[in-house]
Amino acid sequence: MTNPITKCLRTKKPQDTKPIWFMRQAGRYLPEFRKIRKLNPNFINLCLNENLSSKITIQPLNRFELDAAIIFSDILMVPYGLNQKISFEKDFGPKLQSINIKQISDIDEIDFLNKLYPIYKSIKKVKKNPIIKNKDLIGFVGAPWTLLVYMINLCSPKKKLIKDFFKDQFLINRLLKILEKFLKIHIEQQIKSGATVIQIFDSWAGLLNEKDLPNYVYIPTLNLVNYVKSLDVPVICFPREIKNYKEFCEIVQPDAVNIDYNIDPKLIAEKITIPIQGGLNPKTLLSDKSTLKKEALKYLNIFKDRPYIFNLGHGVMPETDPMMVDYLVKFIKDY
Ligand code: 1CP
Repeated sequence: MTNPITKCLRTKKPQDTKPIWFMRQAGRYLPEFRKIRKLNPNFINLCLNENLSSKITIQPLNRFELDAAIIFSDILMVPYGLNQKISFEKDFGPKLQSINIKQISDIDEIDFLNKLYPIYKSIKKVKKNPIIKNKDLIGFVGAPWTLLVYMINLCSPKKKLIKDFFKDQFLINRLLKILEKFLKIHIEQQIKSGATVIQIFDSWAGLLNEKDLPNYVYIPTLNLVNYVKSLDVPVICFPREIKNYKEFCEIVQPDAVNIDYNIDPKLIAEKITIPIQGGLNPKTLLSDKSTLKKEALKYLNIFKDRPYIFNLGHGVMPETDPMMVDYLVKFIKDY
């Protein structure tokens, strides 16, 4: 077991050098990505171009000594695979067309895989690159709740959901069931193609009231976590901005939990015993080296004697200078 992240997740023991990777490390802030992006205005088509998406996946590894690659794709490829029309617009983000539940209910596994197979081809291509040797390749899905949010809200909810979000309970329950089925298929195919870890992004978990968490977050995520475990692959959950990470971990029991930057890491270290990932505010990468070092040290010290994977409390921001990422990776590796 030579991959540092797998080792951390499987042994659940502290390592001398903390493994490191970044959410959104591929894309956005790298000039070599921007060059490709400019020539490929359709984001979905870019994700479905296995030559380019495998190349983008590798880009951060060519620059930095990271312990994992994350496949260049998007959580919204699953609604796309379910035939919901979707586009990504500049300065707006994702735009989805209203769903037709009858049409979605009719989709079978073959239609779905037919639409998404370039993602699996891309994973296989990355696995053939010698640079990934002794490193993990992280496959991922959006959690059912977060996908439900986009599929019904039809755009980013930012701070609020549309007023009638919960009105059609039949639609919500039906969609959650369909999502569970197809997310399992998507996870299975990523693993079969070579993903060694699965991360479940629940970016909008923090929008829910405490009383709704069991129905929309805990139970649907637990079903996926148990499924990943049944395939003998470690699974990391990121229920972003929930207040009670301890309760989440006790119920869902992922191999690790990624924390956001609003939660006090000291409290997490006191309350949670499973491996922790992340936490550093991505904005610190926009500051100066001494602030960055000070903030990174805070996390390293708090989780010194714990199984900890260094990462951020959300994705790398588009305006990040790659030099700062380089500085941070070297600092963590030399610590
Ligand atoms: O315009 C562009 O150049 C596209 C920007 C972009 C990129 C690079 C989007 C649009 N998605 C991605 C890639 C992506 N998305 C990855 C690739 C691998 C990596 O991490 O490097 C991953 C893991 C995601 C996951 C993702 N997509 C999440 C979960 C994590 C998070 O950031 O909270 C979410 C919510 C999305 C939806 C999404 N994709 C893209 C946008 C603009 C959005 C909407 C974000 C929002 O609602 O605010």
